[in-house]
Amino acid sequence: MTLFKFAAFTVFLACGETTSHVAVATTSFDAIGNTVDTRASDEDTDTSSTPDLDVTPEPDTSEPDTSEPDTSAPDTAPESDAAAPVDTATPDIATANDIEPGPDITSDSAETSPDDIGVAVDPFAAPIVIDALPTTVTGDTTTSLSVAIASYACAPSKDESGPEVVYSLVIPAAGTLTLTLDDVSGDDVDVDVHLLGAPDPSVCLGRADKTLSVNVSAGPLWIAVDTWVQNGVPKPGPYTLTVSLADPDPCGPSACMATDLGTPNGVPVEPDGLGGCPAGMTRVDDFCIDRWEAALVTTAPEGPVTPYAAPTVSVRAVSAPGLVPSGYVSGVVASAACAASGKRLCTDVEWLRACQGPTVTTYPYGATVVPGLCNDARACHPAVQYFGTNESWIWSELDHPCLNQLPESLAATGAKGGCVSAEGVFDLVGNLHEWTADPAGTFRGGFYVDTKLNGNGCLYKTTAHDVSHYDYSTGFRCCSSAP
Ligand SMILES: [Ca+2]
Ligand SMILES: [Ca+2]
Ligand SMILES: [Ca+2]
Repeated sequence: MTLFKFAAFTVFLACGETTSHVAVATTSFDAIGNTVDTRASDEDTDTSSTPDLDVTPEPDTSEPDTSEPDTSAPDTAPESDAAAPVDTATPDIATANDIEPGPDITSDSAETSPDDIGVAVDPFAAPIVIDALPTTVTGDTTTSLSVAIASYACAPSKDESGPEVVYSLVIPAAGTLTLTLDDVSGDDVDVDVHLLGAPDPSVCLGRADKTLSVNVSAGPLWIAVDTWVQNGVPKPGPYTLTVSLADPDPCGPSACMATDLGTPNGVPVEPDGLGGCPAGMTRVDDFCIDRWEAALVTTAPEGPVTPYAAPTVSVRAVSAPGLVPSGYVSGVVASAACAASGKRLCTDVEWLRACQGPTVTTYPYGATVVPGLCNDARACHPAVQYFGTNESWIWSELDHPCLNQLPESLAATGAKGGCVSAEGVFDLVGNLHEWTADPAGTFRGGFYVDTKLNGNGCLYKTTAHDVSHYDYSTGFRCCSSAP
């Protein structure tokens, strides 16, 4: 997966070209506009039918520095041998050993040869802390003690077995992180920059010869400046590293990984109901409806659950503002989650009535569309953006946890304050599709990429999937009869 992510980073994303894929992402349409299921069969198929991520060719175009020909790097050279020839570095290591804190090599080095020193050093034990952005730091891998990392998962064919320098930083808020590396000594020096999501070269979020720009979320990251080894000859030396963080590019590559699940909602408390309805609900005619798209909590015992993956344990629905609503929900799970909260899925009649309001408008806020008032038209399709391609296999990967974590993708419940009905129901149009009680499988209202193709606004209706289907775009809300 990590290997694959590297491929995603390197493919230029022409967001303007993704419009045609919107339809493919959710449904296809026959000549009269009825939806035709193209996804269910894909998702029923074992994903082994899709290209093995591990064999995704690594685009060499990502490596603009022609001084690093792939074919010239002999993979057969043992890592330790490749590191050892740094004759000029060896004396430095021995002396630097006395002044460098952290690495637990003092005792080891007393009994081992200098060639073993690098192996004994944990490069992540005492990283250089970057505590402000933007920043420019200088360094020199010639004098680095650490020769522990030979390759990185995002570029395993690159021989990085020379000495490395590791930095740590904490990203304060999501944004586009740009790392620019300058090998100040020219051709005799070639160090490369690697961005890591954990103190582990197998958790590699991106790698570049010179410049790397990646969307990142808040949290800790590590940067490894490592010495490239050409034909068994390491090319260590001085460098300048510039690190900056800008507002996220909503269409840019993402550093999110499949393991990034999180439980951002905790166990929320629902606000008091309106019109005599239970908490989190409001009165519409003779029924109550959740004011917000459903978030989930586990039951027995009650606890937080990720909103970025299909639930694997018993869950119930919660309706409150400011939560990450749950996509990845099938009609079956949605129905059970409502029942576990003493509610039920809304009938199609109820859902339409709530969306169109007492005056029967096309949008919850009125008769005429106001683009952006709801979360209704993301410029870039998240799957095309995240996977970095529009090849057909991505449409069977629509359960990927990162799809709803891209910048400006899924919004928190009620965050679009204008996307509200006269009766106080939020996000009926856009954000997530919403399952209704139709046993044949219907979800309504469109989602954050599209609120037009299957009908405008409240009239948007998708019938291409049975109730067992789920993907990142499928959510729900609950109804109940009025007390
Ligand atoms: Ca290294
Ligand atoms: Ca380089
Ligand atoms: Ca919705």
